Amino acid sequence: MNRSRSSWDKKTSQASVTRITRSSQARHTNHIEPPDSGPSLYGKQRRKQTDSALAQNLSQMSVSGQDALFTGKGKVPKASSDSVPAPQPSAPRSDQTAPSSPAVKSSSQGGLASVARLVKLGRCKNVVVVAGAGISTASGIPDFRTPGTGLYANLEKYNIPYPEAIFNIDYFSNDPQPFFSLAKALYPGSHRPNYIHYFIRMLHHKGLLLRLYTQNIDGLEKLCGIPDEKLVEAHGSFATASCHLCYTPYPAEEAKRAIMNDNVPICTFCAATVKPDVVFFGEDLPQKYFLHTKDFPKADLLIIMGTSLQIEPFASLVNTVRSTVPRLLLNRHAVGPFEKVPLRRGDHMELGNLEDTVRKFAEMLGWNNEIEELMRNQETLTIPALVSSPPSQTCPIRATAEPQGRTETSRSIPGAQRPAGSGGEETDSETDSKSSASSTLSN
Ligand code: CNA
Repeated sequence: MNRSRSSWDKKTSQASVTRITRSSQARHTNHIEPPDSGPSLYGKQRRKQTDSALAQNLSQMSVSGQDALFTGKGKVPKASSDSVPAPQPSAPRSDQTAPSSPAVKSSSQGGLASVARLVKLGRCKNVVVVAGAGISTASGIPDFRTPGTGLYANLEKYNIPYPEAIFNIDYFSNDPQPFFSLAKALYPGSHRPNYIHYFIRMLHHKGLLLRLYTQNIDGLEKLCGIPDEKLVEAHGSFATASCHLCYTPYPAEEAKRAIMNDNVPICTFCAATVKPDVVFFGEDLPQKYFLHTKDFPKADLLIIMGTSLQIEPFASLVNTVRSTVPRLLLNRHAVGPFEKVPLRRGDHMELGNLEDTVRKFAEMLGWNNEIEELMRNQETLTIPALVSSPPSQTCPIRATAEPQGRTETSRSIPGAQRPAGSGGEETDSETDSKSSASSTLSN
């Protein structure tokens, strides 16, 4: 994976503009003015021309701003669980209700139907999807913030002082065990993509997907067959691993094997702890993330799915599409700019269970049968094995009970190479090839 933090040298020589760090400090996106509220980055004149056709269609759309009223949302700033340094489960935000709560109000079909109509009219050929943990809960992977089931509400077993510690690089440096315990549950191999992932793949299949930006680290997007060049894993993935201190690559399968067996993978170069290349708070996002500077201005539809939009800089991406571009939020709750009342012209949200909503959307588009078929075909592929190769003699590990900094194993050659295609997440693809998997930033 092309990581901007792949070495200290690179890191220090980077111009600040090319280095973006993941932050747990959520910006309250409901206070951020979208680019339409002032002189635009992209120029009013140009926007008028390119968007006139879309604007015409938008004028026929219903804006389902009532939803925010139903769910009691307004301009009240979110009490982000990210900012609560307390050991107890984070208090539900005003926009959070239990999954089965009757307070969850699904909007009228107006917004969804309007967007479906735009897609059917061929007005949306550059769809950008922004996704979060909510697209994978139907696969059995808990998200962060859902009260009751989210990871932040079930932290006792990780023995950490506050929820974000689990993704805090300094905390990891001191004690990797909490993250490794979580990693065991999240490692690709034990979960399957669900209907929502396949819906996104269908967008690609129809030639409409410009890019999927996901915060997820579960690898299910790849597993369902979305090709690398259409995917930005903004918070990294388990597909590669490296030393958390010197960034020396480490074979991902070996790291996985060690973690699964409650051992600690040790850097072959400096003997510090190795971790999967999941982006922690305080670490740089992958270079591929910078595709957003080209993609979002080009988008003609933005679909936001299953995210609380609490993590920056990812959360603010949704404010960077052109002002007349329709934005569709599919989530259990209003989040980010969708908490604002009234909604921005062209904004729509459909609140409720994501899988149900996406099925409804697919039916409106007439895609349901194709998606079901795609799922059947893809699911006949082999589920990647948790451990697929024999143990290596060259990769050092440390038993978890041992103190940090000591390893019983001898160091091997510095700069161990990661195996090609590590992670076992290879998938088939239809029209797509993986030739441009290393995705240049010039697309
Ligand atoms: P989050 O803050 O937990 O938000 C998830 C959002 O999805 C919430 O608004 C939920 O209400 C909503 N949601 C969850 N399930 C459903 C459902 N079935 N129907 C409708 N809405 C639903 O997670 P974010 O993605 O916003 O936060 C970003 C973090 C979470 C990233 O850094 C990830 O690395 C991290 N994470 C990833 C995974 C994964 O890879 N599957 C799992 C847990 C956490």
